[in-house]
Amino acid sequence: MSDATFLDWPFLDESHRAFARSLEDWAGTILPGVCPEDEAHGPAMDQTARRLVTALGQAGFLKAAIPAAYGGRAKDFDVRALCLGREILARHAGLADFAFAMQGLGSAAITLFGNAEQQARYLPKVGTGEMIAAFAISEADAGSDVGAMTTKAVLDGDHYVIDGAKTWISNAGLADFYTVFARIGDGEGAKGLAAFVVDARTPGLSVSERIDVMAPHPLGSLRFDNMRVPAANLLGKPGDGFKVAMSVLDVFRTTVGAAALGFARRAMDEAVSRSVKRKAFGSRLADFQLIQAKIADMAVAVDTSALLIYRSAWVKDTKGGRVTREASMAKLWATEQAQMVIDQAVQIWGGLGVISGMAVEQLYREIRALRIYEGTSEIQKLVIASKVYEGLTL
Ligand code: COS
Repeated sequence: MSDATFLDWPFLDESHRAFARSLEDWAGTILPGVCPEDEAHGPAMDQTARRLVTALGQAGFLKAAIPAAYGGRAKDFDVRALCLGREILARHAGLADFAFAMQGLGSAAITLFGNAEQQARYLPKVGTGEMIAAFAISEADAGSDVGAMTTKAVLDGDHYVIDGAKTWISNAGLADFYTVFARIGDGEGAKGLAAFVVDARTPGLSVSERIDVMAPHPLGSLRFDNMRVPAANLLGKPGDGFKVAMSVLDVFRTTVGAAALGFARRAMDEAVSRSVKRKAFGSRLADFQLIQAKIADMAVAVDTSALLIYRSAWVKDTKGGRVTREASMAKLWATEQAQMVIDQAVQIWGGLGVISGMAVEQLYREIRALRIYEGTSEIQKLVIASKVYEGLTL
């Protein structure tokens, strides 16, 4: 059983402890039936992801992803609940974390920038799991450099006509709607972007490919061919797109750190349990100081990650405003440290650790993308450094 003493930290309140206890209970009892090991990848994966969204919605956990006005837990986001959700689910099953996280990420721009009509149309069903959400920002030549995107939206009467392509889109083909970012007007780089909510059945929208990755998730590319989207689907003002994207990432980067923390905790549990069972040279692995040193490094990595994550979530929840620096620190540290923790867990498992399907082998594949998506580790360092220099006269 993972260390849960962090639940007593002052960053969390009683409602978070209750949320964590009830999700932990659900993950231990209901989740294995909703997401059986052999159906979390391969041909059954999409159906499993759908089932997960429905089950998480019915159990009430997706309320963490929507605002209080539509049944959620806080005015816009309860970031601490989102982090607890991702951490706990990631520890049990990567696909469950994915299903939970995407409901928040895919609908966040509506929560933060949508008008009452847009919010009422989508958010209640995101919270019950009746609608699946997706976030479509990345392009083949615009990942870290968001401002380089070339998908275009041109106003034509009371519609925008959108042409272009997106890639690395989680829930491509599964989603009921996408938050789509496109270039409008004459603005250069980050200045000329806009965000739209686009129904998945909009003519001109197609899923052009599925992308197979080392830790499989529903992922693909989208094409927009002469896709007509009502101007009423604009989220925020024309030209606000970059701000919309960064505001969403300001919330969700911390939660990526939380997912990494969940993977790291699981790896550590696996490593500790192996170290007390496996004998070598007449002793348990746990009796060797070189193993103890690894376990100590893992424990410090896990706790420091948790401190940065719940610090960032607490600041966002209690002070509001931008937490760009805190979120980038939490994501950078937790994802990089989780990679180290999982690598050491594989080392402790030895030959068994690299056998396909072993828990630590799956975690080894699962963690890698988190150091890339929602801002690479290199981007997080740029962001953190820019915050350190901010306001200084140089
Ligand atoms: N909330 C609101 N507004 C924000 C913001 C936030 N969190 N972060 C930036 N902005 C605004 C800034 O205030 C600025 O507005 P003004 O021009 O009106 O002052 C504007 O956005 C540009 O900000 P900044 O100058 O900091 O942006 P940069 O172009 O320097 O940003 C990086 C560059 C690399 C930091 C940014 O493009 C980035 O984060 N890239 C990674 C993108 C990513 O995560 N991709 C993965 C997609 S999700 S899988």
